[in-house]
Amino acid sequence: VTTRVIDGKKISADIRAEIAADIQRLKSATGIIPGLAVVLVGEDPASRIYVRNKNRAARELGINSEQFSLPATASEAEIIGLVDKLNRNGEVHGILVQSPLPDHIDESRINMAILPEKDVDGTHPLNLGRILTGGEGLRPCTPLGIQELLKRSGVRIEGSHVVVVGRSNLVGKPIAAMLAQKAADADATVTLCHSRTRDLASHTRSADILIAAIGKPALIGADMVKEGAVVIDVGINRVPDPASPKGYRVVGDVSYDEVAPKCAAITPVPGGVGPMTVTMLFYNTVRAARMAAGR
Ligand code: BQF
Repeated sequence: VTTRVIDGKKISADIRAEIAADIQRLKSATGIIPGLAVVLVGEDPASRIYVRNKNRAARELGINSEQFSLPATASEAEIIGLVDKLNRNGEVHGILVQSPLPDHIDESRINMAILPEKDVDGTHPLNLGRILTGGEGLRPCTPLGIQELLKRSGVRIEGSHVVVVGRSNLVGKPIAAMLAQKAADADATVTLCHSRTRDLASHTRSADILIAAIGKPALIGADMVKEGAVVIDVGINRVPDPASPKGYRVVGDVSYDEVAPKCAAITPVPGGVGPMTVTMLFYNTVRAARMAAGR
């Protein structure tokens, strides 16, 4: 049996082409161009790169994307002031406040300030709640990207045992709820594991689909994965690597080289879930613009 490497970059490029076509259709039909506001607070180097890349990729697709930068010293009130202004701007359909925010800012308060219909990161409690009730909200980008990767790779989710490791509000909890939902591309039996799970391996070994979103390099070893499982690696971890020009390399939460030979399919890091996360931001932005146009 040969392992399939799930090519997130390729699937992501396919979806971006579909999104670009959707944008052109929306524009011809209504004159509306999807608008995205990307808010950066502070100087975190990784955040600056993420924001720059998202802004550039959005423009390439035909989204009207604009970056707003506030200093690291900005108060919660100043950030919410900017969000309010963007909430009232009819040309802005999506608002993204780049995470992580400086320590003195309560991220949940910022998430709540964004109008739920402009919440393209899917972090507003109303949108998170709608996942539980099966409603039509905007969903967080990484979970959406994972679901889309599985769907487009022909992985059958219905009736399968999905084990999620990691319980963050942005990835673990929402993907667990989405895949447990009574819906197409869902209907899984879901186990949600975390840092306090007793005998983690006993759970992960029974997974048909294993989703690792913990943020610890190589936490998932071969002994933790069932033969023939599908493995989705959400981790983005920097590990020191003197042999690399940058002095580090990026690895996932899965020990790729030892796990890959055992499984039916696996996502690489980089080039797996990461590109999908960014693509689903654009998907959500176009969806928000379409909803604003009443279509
Ligand atoms: C790839 C993110 C943690 C915290 C805040 C492509 C991205 C990453 C990897 C990317 C991420 C992760 C983003 C790859 C955006 C995903 O080829 O593997 C793209 O740009 N991401 C973010 O904006 O904030 C984060 C992870």
